Amino acid sequence: MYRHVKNPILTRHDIPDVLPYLVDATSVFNPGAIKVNGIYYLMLRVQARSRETFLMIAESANGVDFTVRNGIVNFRGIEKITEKIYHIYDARLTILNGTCYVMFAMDMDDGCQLGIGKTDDLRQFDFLGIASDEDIRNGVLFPEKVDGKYLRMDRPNKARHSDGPTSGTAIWLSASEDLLHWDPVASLISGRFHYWDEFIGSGPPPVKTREGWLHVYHGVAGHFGSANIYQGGVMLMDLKDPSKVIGRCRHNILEPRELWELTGQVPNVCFPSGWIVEEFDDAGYALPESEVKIYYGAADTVVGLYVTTISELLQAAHEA
Ligand code: BMA
Repeated sequence: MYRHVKNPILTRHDIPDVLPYLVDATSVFNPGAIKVNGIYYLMLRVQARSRETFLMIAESANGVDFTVRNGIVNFRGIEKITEKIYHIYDARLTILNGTCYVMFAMDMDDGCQLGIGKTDDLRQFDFLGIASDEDIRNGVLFPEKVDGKYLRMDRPNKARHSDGPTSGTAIWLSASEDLLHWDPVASLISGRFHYWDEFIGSGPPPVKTREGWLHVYHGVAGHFGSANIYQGGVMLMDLKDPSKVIGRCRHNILEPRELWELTGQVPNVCFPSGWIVEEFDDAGYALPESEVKIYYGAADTVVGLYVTTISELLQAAHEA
């Protein structure tokens, strides 16, 4: 596992102005990721000096050098929501039945909700609806139905960092027939108080391996006075019954160490939100030797790239 030499791979200098929303952007972080026909796409969270956040698309032929498109993502139909939406952010991208679905956080007056949208060409985006009815964040769709149902992992906001935003100490599995109405199935993992992952939330969507559903999540250590340290880790779920957790790392796999992770808008943050697994077998299982590119927000300021393999991640998931 290593940090790519070109890190940070995206900074505010890569963001074009989009008048009147974005002039001389403040920061870019927490991207969702997919790869379609050999092209890598990131859906970036870009923050303006107004402190509004916008979603923007970046593309790349090699997964390292990205060009940010001039324009912000607008979900067609979102204007029908009558309640005020302050920000949409932290998009997670999942390809399911050939369509790219986007789950994102929506800051509204009654807390954070999960929105869902879709796109067939990464140019036009349709809003499907609000897919939650409680304060909740970090929703990620599974890339296929299991037992005839859509599945997602999500993180109800039932706790709060000291002086900080609402957060949570459990990642849940939820199921749905229509992608909009979700029922909790089981609590998957809980925060480990006093250790690296006290508060937790899902990262990129789970990926199928022969050993189980592999998933990267973030953990927050909140026991260092006013500092909240955001790190990445892995867990593994049973293939047939993902409500059964069969592995979880003991150590984090990624923690703030570089200056651009340690300092910035929000110091000490590595927030994995997108990944590209390069190689799958014919039945759709990720190959153990496959390279994995993990994209993460660093210090809520820039985008980092961490490179590893499926087998290294599986090894970490089995260490607890
Ligand atoms: C979380 C979310 C993330 C953010 C992180 C660190 O609660 O708001 O979007 O990157 O805090 O500030």
